[in-house]
Amino acid sequence: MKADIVIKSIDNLITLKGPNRARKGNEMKEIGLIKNGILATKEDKIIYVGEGELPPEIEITEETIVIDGKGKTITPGLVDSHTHLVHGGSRENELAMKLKGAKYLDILEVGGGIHSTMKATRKASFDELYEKAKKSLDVMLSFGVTTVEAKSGYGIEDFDTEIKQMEVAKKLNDEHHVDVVSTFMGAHAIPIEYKDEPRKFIDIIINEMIPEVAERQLAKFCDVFCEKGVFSIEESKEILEAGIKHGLLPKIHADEIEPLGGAELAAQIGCVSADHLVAASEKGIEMMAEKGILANLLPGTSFNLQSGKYAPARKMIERGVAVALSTDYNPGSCPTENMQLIMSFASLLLKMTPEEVITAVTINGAASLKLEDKIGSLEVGKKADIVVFDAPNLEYIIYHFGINHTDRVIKNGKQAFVNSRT
Ligand code: IZC
Ligand code: ZN
Repeated sequence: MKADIVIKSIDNLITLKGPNRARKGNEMKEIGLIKNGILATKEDKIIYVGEGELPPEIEITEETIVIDGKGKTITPGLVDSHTHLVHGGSRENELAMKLKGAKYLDILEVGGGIHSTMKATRKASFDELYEKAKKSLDVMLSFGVTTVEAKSGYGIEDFDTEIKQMEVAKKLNDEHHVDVVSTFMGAHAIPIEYKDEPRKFIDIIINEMIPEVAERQLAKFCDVFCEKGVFSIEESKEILEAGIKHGLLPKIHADEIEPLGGAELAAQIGCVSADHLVAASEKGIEMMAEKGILANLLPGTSFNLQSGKYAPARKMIERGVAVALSTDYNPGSCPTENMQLIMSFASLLLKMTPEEVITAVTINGAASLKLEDKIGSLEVGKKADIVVFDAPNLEYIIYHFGINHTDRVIKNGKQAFVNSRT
């Protein structure tokens, strides 16, 4: 068989070899490291992963791209499994308020926050949203990200804007190197005109929006902002169950700021992931471990909200929960596309080890998007989504923080990004 790309003499080949499912607890330490590794791809798939030389049945021809892995660290493409990628505007105007002590939920309550992004997203044309999100995807790719989840939720009661966001995500998935997985999040805020009668809005989500999103196949997942002053536990449960009924897999923004019992709800209804979990209860974590619910942690958001509170990642891993990590890229609570910075935050602020961190952003991120059989590890038959880091080892990528260590990114077997600096 003729190889399209061969990466040889790899100092650290991190394969994440293992079962095609989220790795939990102690399993998160097993990263399948190969020294002096070699890897070959053909079309969009990996055809060989091993040590030393290629076996005779795999040929290097004149057309094969051969990359020297000396001094490099190679990992599966990173998966950013929680973002609000498609949106209009930005909220840097909130910085001054935040520096004076205004809190995220206070700003939301007075019609700022999500409401202000909603206005900007409504105003933006399809092409403007597409161009802005494409620019962000380019940045994400440059940091080693090959698969991204994108939530709607800035149309809210304006269903046309919700649809516009999901159609932008779909077009990006079709046209950009990076794969984009779409989530419907109409339940992102209570619209101002429904403030006194939220029930009416919840009925619209359940009876009108969810069936249409499912029918038009605009999303794979359904998500809810379950938070004090936003959607209650009971309302979140009803919305997610309506999604399940129509084939949308449940995800939840759970216990981000107030301990409402979102982790417990995620366990009860079997969410694919519960995200944030900064204020998750002991019982909620136990229930997630018991039911095998994935925790998707977003330390960039805790950092940016300046609450001083971080998700109890160590406790979760010790209890046997599988942890994924994402940027939460959005214009309000985490305005960054830099997944490598999130990896450093996870280590420095959540006390996760480098091995746990790389597991969280590869195979566990893949599991958080129900793509664990296709991506998330470097194994024969999986997609050729590969990052070459200009770093002598994994620790270095995390330790030397805030810069881009990517040398090149291979997506679907094609060189999608080459860093001219390295
Ligand atoms: O725009 O504030 N947390 N939703 C829930 C967000 C953050 C995004 C935003
Ligand atoms: Zn979010």
